[in-house]
Parts: sequence; C-alpha cells; structure tokens
Amino acid sequence: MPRSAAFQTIITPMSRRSRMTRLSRLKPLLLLAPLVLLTGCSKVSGLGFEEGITSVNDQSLSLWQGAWIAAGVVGVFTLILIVWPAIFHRGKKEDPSFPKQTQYNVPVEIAYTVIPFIIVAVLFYYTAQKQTIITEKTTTYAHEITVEGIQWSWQFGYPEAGPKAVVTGTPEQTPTLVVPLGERVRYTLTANDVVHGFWIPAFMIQMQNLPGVTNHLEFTANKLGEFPGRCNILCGRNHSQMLFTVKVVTPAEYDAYLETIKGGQA
Ligand SMILES: [Cu+2]
Repeated sequence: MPRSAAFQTIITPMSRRSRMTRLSRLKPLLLLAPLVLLTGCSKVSGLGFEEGITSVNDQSLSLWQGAWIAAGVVGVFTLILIVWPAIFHRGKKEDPSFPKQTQYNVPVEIAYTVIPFIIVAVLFYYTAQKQTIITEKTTTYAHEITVEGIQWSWQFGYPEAGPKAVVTGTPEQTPTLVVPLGERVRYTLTANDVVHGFWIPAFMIQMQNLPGVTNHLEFTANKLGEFPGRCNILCGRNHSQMLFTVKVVTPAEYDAYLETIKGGQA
C-alpha cells in the first residue's frame, strides 16, 4: 500500500469521529444561544431611540424593544432549525437512503400554525394598547399648535398668539416648530394639497396630514434641544426638502416666543 493511502485510512475515520463528537458538544450551546443573547445585557438598549424624550417614547420604546426581542427569539430559533439539520442530519456516504419523512404530521402542523398566531396576537395586543394611549385626546392639554403640510414645506400656527402667529417654511428656509418643555400640546394636522406625513423620528411620532381631514395628536416633549423633522409620505417632486426642526424650549421661553410671533412670522 502506498504510504499516503495508508495514512488516509488511519486518519480519516478518526478525524470524522472527533468532528462528530465536537459537533455533539455544540448541541447544548446551540439551544442556549437565544437565552445567552437575551440575558447578556441587563438593560435593553433603546435600539436607536432615546428613553423619556416625549410622552410618546414613554409608550412606544418598550413596544419597539419588545418587538425586536420577539423578532430576535424567532430569528435565532428559526436559524437553529435551519442549521441543525444541515449539521446533525447530513447525508451519510455509507447510508445513502432517504431519511424518514414527517410531512402530514398533524401535531407539527398545528404547532407551526398556532405559534405564529400567538406571536401575531401578542404583538397586536400590545400595539393596540399603546396606540390607544398615544392617540388619546384630552381636554387638559396646555397649548395648541396647527401643522399644515404644503407642497413642499410646513406651516406652523400658534392660535394662542392670534391668527397672525403663523410660520411658513420653504425648501430653502426650513421652518422651526417651537414646543414647550413638559407641557402637553395638541397638534391639529391638515394638508392644503396632497397627503403629507408629519414625522419627528426621535419622538417616535408620525401622523398623516390629509387633505379634507383634520387629524389631532397630543404629546408632551420632555427634553430640551433641537430635533429634526420631515415629511414621510412621498408627496411630490420636492418631498425630500420638506424638512423642519423641532425646538423644545422652557415654558417661559415658549411664552416669549409666542409674543414675538403675535404680529406674524418673526
Ligand atoms: Cu410632504
């Protein structure tokens, strides 16, 4: 027997066996993977959003995190189901027969119908619950601001400061929406041409401005600073220029601002 062939007959069966032992050792690890991923961090990250920044974030953030955790668990579990057979149930050269098939297995089919239904039902329940709180209209709001979408900018009105207190933006001169800190504001959303979308990403807020429809949204901004806003409905040629800035100021600064725009755009 040539030397290389003899070497192969000794080495091959051994290395395959040791590979299989190593793989079987991996089994418990694969099962534990989702658990490790979930318990790895004691505090779940905001996943792109800041906590406590508005009354909407107070509701939406846990929904956002929960949806990602659910997606992560489902994703890891699905990945294991895909990778597991590829590693542990590979076709064997010495036994090329077709493995046992489990189609038309009623318990399995019931399981993979019921489990996704439960996932969707749980996501739906929490979404409906949070949405009801977020879109709640009260009579106890402190201020009112009108938000009109126009091709292609925004018009913000402050009725408390009189009918002339309106700020109209243009794509070249994007407007600023001034908002008081810690006070609930009712926003009245309208559009004078086509559908626009009033969107402040950091505040986790989006509501449409619809022609002929008046929408209301109430929330409290809880962090001072400036935040970008934009239109998120493709509304025409210059849609991408429908930018605005949200400036959260102290209540005293807000009152002072209302004074400055009483007579019209500052
Ligand atoms: Cu728009």
